[in-house]
Amino acid sequence: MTQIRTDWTREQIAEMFDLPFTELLFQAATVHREYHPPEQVQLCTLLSIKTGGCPEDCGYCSQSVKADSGVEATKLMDVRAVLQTAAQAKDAGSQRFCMGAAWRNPKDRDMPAIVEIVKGVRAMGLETCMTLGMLTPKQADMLKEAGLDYYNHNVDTGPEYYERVISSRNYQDRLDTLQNVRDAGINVCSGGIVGMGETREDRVGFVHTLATLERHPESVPVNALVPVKGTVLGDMLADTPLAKIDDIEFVRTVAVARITMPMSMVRLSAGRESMSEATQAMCFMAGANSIFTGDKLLTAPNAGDDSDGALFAKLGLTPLQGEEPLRQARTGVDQQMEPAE
Ligand code: SAM
Ligand code: DTB
Ligand code: SF4
Repeated sequence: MTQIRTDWTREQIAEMFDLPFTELLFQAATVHREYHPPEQVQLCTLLSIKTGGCPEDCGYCSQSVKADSGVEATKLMDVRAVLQTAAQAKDAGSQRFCMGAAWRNPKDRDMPAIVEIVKGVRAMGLETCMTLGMLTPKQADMLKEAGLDYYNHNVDTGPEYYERVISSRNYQDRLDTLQNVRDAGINVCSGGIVGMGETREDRVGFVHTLATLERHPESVPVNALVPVKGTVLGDMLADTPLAKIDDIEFVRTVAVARITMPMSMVRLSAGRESMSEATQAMCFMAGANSIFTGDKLLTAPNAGDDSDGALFAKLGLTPLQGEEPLRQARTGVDQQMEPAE
């Protein structure tokens, strides 16, 4: 059994990225099989419960007030409307319901409605995940008490490239929120975006940050940048098409995430709608085992249920049943120890 390690060096991760592609894929697929049923992929549904008007300046995001993307700002959705959408997601076979809000951080006055939403979605038998921006330790505790299963907060990229993408909060702010989530006992979902014009070295730094956290995130979303017109990065990519991430390099990033964080769910997140079936298949081969279903992410289009159904049938994939290995391990054994066979 491959040991779970949190002492990876940047050099080791860089060497992994440099492997011949077929060797890298083979190693990732081997690690994947040790910890996960390779034919099963987790289905998650995403809902934007508060869209647009965000004061942060994330250069990729259509919901920043700094972007001229045409996304209209809304208020926090009504609790009942959220629960109705969650019920539809459950009927469609989703295991987890992820809710996002375009906030720098939740305000204390928002917390009662958020708590009610978590309780309601959980009562339906769905796993709950929220991404609401930065959290204080107290807010994290409130979410834990409400029964929140996961909190998503991405480091987004490596520490060096980060300041080229976002200036309104720094890398350490992100790590502090992740720590608050961890300390509250909520499962951590943290990943980032590939294809923002970063270098290979930045991608090494990105994986290195996550793989050397005291505990690996239970879930690691790897997004491919969805270039949105009117955002800094969307416009930059439109002007310099050569900056678009190469499919093989994207798959390499997925594979290195899988090898360094064997027990985590590696989530093939945004960007699937412009990915070929073959690239997505390679990502599953490289250890991705979770996707967002449905026609829409938060504001951007998603591959959609019809095309996903066809892809799953073609590849012989089935929706994941049961609990994730890292969560199972957490309930009994410490992550640093080898899991029971
Ligand atoms: N406001 C909260 C925050 O930033 O933590 C939650 C929502 S935010 C949209 C969640 C994540 O979605 C971001 O951290 C980023 O990694 C990803 N994301 C946003 N826009 C994207 C895009 N255009 N392409 C790919 N990923 C994107
Ligand atoms: C994550 O890493 N990817 C999801 C989820 N966490 C919240 C969001 C992707 C957003 C894609 C762009 C949009 O829909 O606006
Ligand atoms: Fe706001 Fe989140 Fe978008 Fe950044 S990624 S602008 S914090 S909604």
